[in-house]
Amino acid sequence: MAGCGWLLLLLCGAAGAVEHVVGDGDSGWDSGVNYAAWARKRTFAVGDVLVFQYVSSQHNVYEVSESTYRSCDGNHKGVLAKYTSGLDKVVLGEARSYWFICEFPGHCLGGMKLAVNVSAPSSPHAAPFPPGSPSASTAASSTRSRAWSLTMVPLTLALLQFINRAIR
Ligand SMILES: [Cu+2]
Repeated sequence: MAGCGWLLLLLCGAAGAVEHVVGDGDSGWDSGVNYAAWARKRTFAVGDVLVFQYVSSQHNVYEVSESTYRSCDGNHKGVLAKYTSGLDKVVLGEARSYWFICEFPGHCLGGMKLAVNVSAPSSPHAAPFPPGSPSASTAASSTRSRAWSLTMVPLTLALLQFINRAIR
């Protein structure tokens, strides 16, 4: 469900929450992955789910404050939640920023940290029609038929007059 294309966007929206597998299937939640680049490639809406997949003896997931995200100092004050199962699903329930780090020594400082901005869900009615939609071509063809009748009606009348005069 990660890559919703243009047409699938409506379906994805209708289906509700999107599950984002952090790091995608290739790397999951691991050292040596640029999670800032991963997060930049997608959008997160309220109700979406982050899925952290990792070896639980080697990593964990702490939801932290922004300052702890920056300092990587996993002190108690800055830790909002701890996940350690190896397959953790975190619901992004609010329109705000979320920060996650791996609390294993050195991992966060090595770049194992993730920040996501969650936006409010957009209205399903806000989706615009793509260019060249059926309504646009219908308008064009009705213009064409009006132009057609504007030339054909006088021609037909003239022809009828001609026939009328010829048979007298
Ligand atoms: Cu780690």
